[in-house]
Amino acid sequence: MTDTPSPTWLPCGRHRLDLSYPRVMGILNVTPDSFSDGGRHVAIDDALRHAERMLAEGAAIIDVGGESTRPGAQAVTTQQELDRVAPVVERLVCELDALVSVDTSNPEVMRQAAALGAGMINDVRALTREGALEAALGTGLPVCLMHMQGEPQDMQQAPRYDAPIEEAVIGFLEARVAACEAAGLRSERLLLDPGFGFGKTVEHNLRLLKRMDRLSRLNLPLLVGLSRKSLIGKVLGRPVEERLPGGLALASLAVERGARILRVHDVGPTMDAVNMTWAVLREGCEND
Ligand code: 7PJ
Repeated sequence: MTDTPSPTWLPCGRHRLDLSYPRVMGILNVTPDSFSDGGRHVAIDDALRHAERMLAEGAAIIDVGGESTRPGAQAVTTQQELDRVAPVVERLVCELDALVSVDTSNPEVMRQAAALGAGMINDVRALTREGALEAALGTGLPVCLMHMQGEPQDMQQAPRYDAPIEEAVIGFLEARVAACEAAGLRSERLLLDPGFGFGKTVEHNLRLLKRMDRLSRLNLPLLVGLSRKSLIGKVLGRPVEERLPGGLALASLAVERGARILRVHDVGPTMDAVNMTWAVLREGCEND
């Protein structure tokens, strides 16, 4: 075995992303009611500075979101979402030459973000909205398909599944991959995300992470979002600003179970946790 695995490039517009080792995606919320940095990055200059810092800390991707999908959050209009997202995407691309992913389910936001130079689409609704599949297809960009049960407004009201959670998630993602392929969106352009916290109890989330290696059966790169999520708060009894150590433990476990992109708020500490975990995993490979 060689020391470094050969690169596996994912084309992302003007960029390409090497997914032969785990990468970190920095979260840039541009919603007034975001989960944990509630409105602090709404001002565009602030958002740019925050992104610059995440890139300096090692983020490979900046994920820009203008729709809050926190449990119970209100819907946004297309215009509101565009007003929040478009100027930030444009400046991230022009001024920082960043690989930008856009966290949206809205076909018009997908189209406009792609036109402004975004390199990836991250859809928590897995292209199920009317026109989203066609819009994503038209951009030529890779797409992350995430599992969610219900809608943010009601998804945490007693979520339940008839099958074991990991089987339900695999079944849903398999069906979405098939729908994408049927529409002409090739699977080489897809990434998958089990959707931690989206219509899942703490027990569902814990079991899903424990069994996440089963998702490797789908043969597509895995992206996970666990950063600061309420499962950490519930297990450890921590408010949102004290969830980093718990989040790093989850990031390490996710890498061990095959995650190739970690979507996080705290880029620097996550880079260390991921790189440390990966060093151990690589060592294991070489001696096998
Ligand atoms: C996720 C996301 C996630 C992907 C959010 C939060 C809630 N996109 N967007 N996966 N979560 N792909 O950051 O806590 O888990 S918004």
